[in-house]
Amino acid sequence: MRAEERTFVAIKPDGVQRGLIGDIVKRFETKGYKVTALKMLQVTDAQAKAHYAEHEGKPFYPRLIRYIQSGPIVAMVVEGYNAVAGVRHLMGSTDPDKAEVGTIRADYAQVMEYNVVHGSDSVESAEREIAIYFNENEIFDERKCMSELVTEYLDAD
Ligand code: IDP
Ligand code: MG
Repeated sequence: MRAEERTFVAIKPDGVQRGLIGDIVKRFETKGYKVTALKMLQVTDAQAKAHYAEHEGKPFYPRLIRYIQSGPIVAMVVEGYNAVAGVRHLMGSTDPDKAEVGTIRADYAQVMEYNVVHGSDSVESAEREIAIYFNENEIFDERKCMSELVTEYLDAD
């Protein structure tokens, strides 16, 4: 049974530097997912280590840490039905060369090292990664605001 989920998405420094923020956010919005948190930030040493703890010791780990801190990222919480797997489907395979055409990585990146986006790989990873980058009071339920305004408007004389 698929469920409403939230996942952590980051536009990595190459995506930000190349001016792809709008295009990438649009992919998630047009799919129908809700962006419930969004901010640009410089990843700290502690955040980089926590985020990529599972890769520590691998040959590419030092480059991965340098890459994620090489410029600002745009961090997001994205919500929707089956959003964890769905976001990764939209992003495509880790290696842009193997990603299906039409996915973000196939369309915007060339090599595995610099693959433009991050998306959590499970609901558990999503909650862990969201907590690295966001306080709960930075995550919003925007569905409420318009419905309350519309109700108020309709109720007004
Ligand atoms: P994912 O981002 O698709 O979940 P992971 O295996 O979790 O892929 O790897 C995290 C990131 O580390 C990748 O997005 C990529 O930037 C980098 N990376 C992964 N594997 C390699 C590799 O074999 N060589 C170089 N960089 C890699
Ligand atoms: Mg991963």
